[in-house]
Amino acid sequence: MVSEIDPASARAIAEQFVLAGAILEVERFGDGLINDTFLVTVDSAGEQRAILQRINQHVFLHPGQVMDNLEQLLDYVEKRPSPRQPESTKRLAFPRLYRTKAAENHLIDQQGNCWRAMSYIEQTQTLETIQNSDQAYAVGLALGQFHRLLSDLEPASLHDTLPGFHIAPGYYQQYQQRLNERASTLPSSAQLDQCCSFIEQHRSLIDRLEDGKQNGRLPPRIIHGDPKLNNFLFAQTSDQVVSMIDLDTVKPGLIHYDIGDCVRSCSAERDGSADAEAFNIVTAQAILIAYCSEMATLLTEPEYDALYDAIVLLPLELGIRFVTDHLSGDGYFKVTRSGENLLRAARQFDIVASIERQQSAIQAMIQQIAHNQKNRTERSPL
Ligand code: GN1
Ligand code: MG
Repeated sequence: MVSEIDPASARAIAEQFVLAGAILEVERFGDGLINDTFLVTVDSAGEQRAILQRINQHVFLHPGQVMDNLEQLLDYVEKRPSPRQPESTKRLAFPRLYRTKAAENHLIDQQGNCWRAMSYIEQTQTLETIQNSDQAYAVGLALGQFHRLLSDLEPASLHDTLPGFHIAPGYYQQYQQRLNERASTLPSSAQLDQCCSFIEQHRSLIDRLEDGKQNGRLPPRIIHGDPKLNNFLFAQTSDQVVSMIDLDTVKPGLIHYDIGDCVRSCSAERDGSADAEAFNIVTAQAILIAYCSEMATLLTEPEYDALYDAIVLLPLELGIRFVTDHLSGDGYFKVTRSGENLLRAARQFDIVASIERQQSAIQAMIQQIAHNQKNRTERSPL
């Protein structure tokens, strides 16, 4: 596990970047489970706030590659002309990287930690839950636009900053290994047993997307990697999405990892009553309609066909990752107390179960979206 860092030490780091003005305040920011994030306020008439981050090197073993990818991505979107088709969303905004006083895009501190600073995208807010279908629609448009913007960038030109990320069979294998190693030493727990039997009951889902990748039906594309709800920046005054942040996992992959993860996090019902579904199909529908309208000319038949698999697999995968981390001593996802990763896993499995109860309605909804989209694209080829 990485050591905690206090705002005073972060301030000393922030001083080594060329920001827009003198530093006034440095405070902790956000609730990411991997990196350490601070908000820096500076004395400036222009860019008054910046984001300072320490990259978690237990997770990202080559932070220099993360920064290479980020520079390449930001350069690419800056130079690329505005997309031609559906100008339904305003063009997504991206942060700007600040250089260090030595003109580098990152700083290595005395302990060997890697830090970077980026502009803060003002007049935005993050949401913890989706409150209406307009917001869900805006999320789908933004993710579609993100994929479309990067669709001409050769996937192999980016480093694989996190090998194995979203490869479900790999996560399952690690889970089994940890379980075997820890079986004799871990105290038995009803919750762990429940999680383990849930995983075993769903064994047949695990290979679905990777099989599609291996047999060439699902093409590699550039993906965001972590498009959960609070990585979408909404305008403060409307339900529009202005930007997608947390770009460390932008790399080659299947768009299904993103779609599944995005739908998982946005459609989860947090405070539903005991008999309400944990997965909100209306939210999922708005996201998918918007996403498919943005990506219409690029999506292939097999990509449409694999959408349901993505929706059910991604929460299952995240649950397996949480259980594995619990079995490994909570070294990957930050926890405030032991057992938290198991609770997180149980929550993801509730979402999987809710998706399965609604399977035929979700599949019919996907078919309808694919059908409408294909008709529309045939009528007005772009
Ligand atoms: C991690 O740190 P954060 O919260 O942005 C994780 C995601 C998970 C998410 C679950 C690199 O992202 O894959 O979906 O936690 N990121 C990485 O909250 O593993
Ligand atoms: Mg993240």
